[in-house]
Amino acid sequence: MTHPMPSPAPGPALTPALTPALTLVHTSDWHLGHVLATHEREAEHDAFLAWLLDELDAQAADVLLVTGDVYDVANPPVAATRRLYRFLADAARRRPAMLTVILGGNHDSAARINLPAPLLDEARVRFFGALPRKALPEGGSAPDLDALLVPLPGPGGETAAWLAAVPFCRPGDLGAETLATLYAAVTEAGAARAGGLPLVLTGHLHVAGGDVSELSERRIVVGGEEAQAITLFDARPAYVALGHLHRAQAIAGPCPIRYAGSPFPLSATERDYRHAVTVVRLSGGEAAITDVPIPRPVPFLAIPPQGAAPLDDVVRQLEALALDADLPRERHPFVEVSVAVTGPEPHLQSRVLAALDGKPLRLTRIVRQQVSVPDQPAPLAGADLGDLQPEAVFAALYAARHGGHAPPDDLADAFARLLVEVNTTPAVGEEA
Ligand SMILES: [Mn+2]
Repeated sequence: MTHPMPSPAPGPALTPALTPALTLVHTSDWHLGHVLATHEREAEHDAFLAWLLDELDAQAADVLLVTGDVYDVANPPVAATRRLYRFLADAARRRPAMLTVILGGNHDSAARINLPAPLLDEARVRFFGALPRKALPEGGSAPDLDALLVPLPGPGGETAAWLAAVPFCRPGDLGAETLATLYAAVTEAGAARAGGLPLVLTGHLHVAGGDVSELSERRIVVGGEEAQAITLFDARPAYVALGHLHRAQAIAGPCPIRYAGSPFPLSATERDYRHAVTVVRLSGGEAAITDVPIPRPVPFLAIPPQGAAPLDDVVRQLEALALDADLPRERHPFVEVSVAVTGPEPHLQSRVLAALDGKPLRLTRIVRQQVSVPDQPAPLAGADLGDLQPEAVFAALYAARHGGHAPPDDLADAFARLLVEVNTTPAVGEEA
């Protein structure tokens, strides 16, 4: 994808840019430590990170920007932490002048993200696990805007742009601010600091109009709103780098705004996405944006390819698959199986498992899709636990207890806030 950029002036006299071009590579939502059903994603993360190192060289990247959800969970396994640290060490060796900036997402623990910072040269790697706050002379505290502003080195090491590094903001990080007042203040401070140089702004949030993938993006609600309005951003940033949504996508707005997306599918919903990293060349206030597709090391199949099919069909399709038996297990394709059922199918699971037995495939899920029958079942009956959204369970329970009515807005909001708290509270024994 290319963002509209000025067409080159005709004739021989091309005006050289006033500032040297800076090349920034934007990637997001790595979810290191992710496990799909029971399957580790380590081989896929290794393949992605090795490819990314080569790509950083090929693009002559000056800056690498990772916009949150670096880890899949607040308390990631040692292997995931080691993978990040090895990547940072390899990147420092391969591109010693490159600056890497890592932001916290809603899946990350801020303390965990910031942990290695004291060991590293902050001219080379910066971590923003949470929104920094500062004490005010009159008491209380406020977001520390100065601490968020980072000079970005161009190819010669000179400052060629500025970054306003806003990570995922929990309600407690915002204090009296809202995301709207925070972004207004950050943009103002960033534009002032940048002077005439390009400003890059970041966020880990869900902007209205973005394409979501229901099964793997844990919902985030700030100030009672799940999706934030595009009015958070004005025309001043040369580029807004977002994380949280897993589909690589541009968002229509007053400046170039883009989700880099995750490096590979984290659920079956994402299997048809074109996963990519975004390469941004900043020059003279213009951003030339290209996305570079990431090779997918492990195919993600669905049987049937669309919708659901009766059990006999599903078994036939599984048996007919042509597969490479020589692949190591961590390269075996994933498969999600969707069976159309009209009633209880006691042998469904065992027949699917028997069809898969000995095949170089990794089953992620068996979806039972109830084919409509005249007497309608209760809304949640027959649903797979993994498919249920807490909000839907809450609404169904409320309806069952209150004559079929939906929960009132204030109660639904309170439930949404509670859900955010539960999902973002650090694990027991972990520093906040
Ligand atoms: Mn996220």
